[in-house]
Amino acid sequence: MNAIKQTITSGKTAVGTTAGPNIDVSVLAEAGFDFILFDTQHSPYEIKQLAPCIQAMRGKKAAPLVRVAANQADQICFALDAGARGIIAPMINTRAEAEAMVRSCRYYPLGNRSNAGVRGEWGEFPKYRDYLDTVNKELVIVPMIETKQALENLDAIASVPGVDVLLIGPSDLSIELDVPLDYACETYQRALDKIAATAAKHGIAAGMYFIPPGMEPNFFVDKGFKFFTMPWGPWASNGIQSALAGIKR
Ligand code: 3PY
Ligand code: MG
Repeated sequence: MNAIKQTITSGKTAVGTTAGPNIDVSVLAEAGFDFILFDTQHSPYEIKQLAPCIQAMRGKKAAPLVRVAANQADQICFALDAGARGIIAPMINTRAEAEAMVRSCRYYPLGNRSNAGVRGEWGEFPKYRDYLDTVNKELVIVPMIETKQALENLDAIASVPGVDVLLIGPSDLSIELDVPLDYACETYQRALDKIAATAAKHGIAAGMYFIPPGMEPNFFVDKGFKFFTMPWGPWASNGIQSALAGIKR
């Protein structure tokens, strides 16, 4: 029903990439990524501009996930109405904030998402209640862990029903820990280990928004991180260059 949810809950590693309305995502969505992450926090576009991109991903392998700019019901509603299969919210620091996020993502009785008719491709349902229950169950809900306060409240956040991934904001977390962008240092690595262990304890996934520059994705996979993005640009260039190199010219 939602392949990205199955990938996460079955303990497989989900690898995505980031994109925006300025590129044709239909090719990327079939390239092998599990998800495409549309970031509306640190980007020049708004959620409502994403509808054509998300529509262009219909029936393709990668799931559209949206990072909202803040943990607000209206932002989450815009993203879900556009057809997002999962929501990422920045700076979730307490259990109450995680609960509010989950409530905004889900329909009654598990939440208070406002209804706008069937949105996204969730299939055909004989009863409307079945559609509501399916979305409540299948949507991917991803709070971001990027502050000291979130680290202190990690167990409480991870135990909120509906939370699927504890997603590290790598740079914000390093700044909060007073080791700005020093991703290899011990203080930072200890925090990562704590997050991976807490996610495992609660039967959910740990993720990194991005793999820090110069570091190996499998280093993080071995540490227990099962959800992250990789930049598609260098890989696309490599593929094009190697294809062109085979042509006599
Ligand atoms: C961070 O590095 O803090 C992020 O949120 C990634 O954009
Ligand atoms: Mg951040």
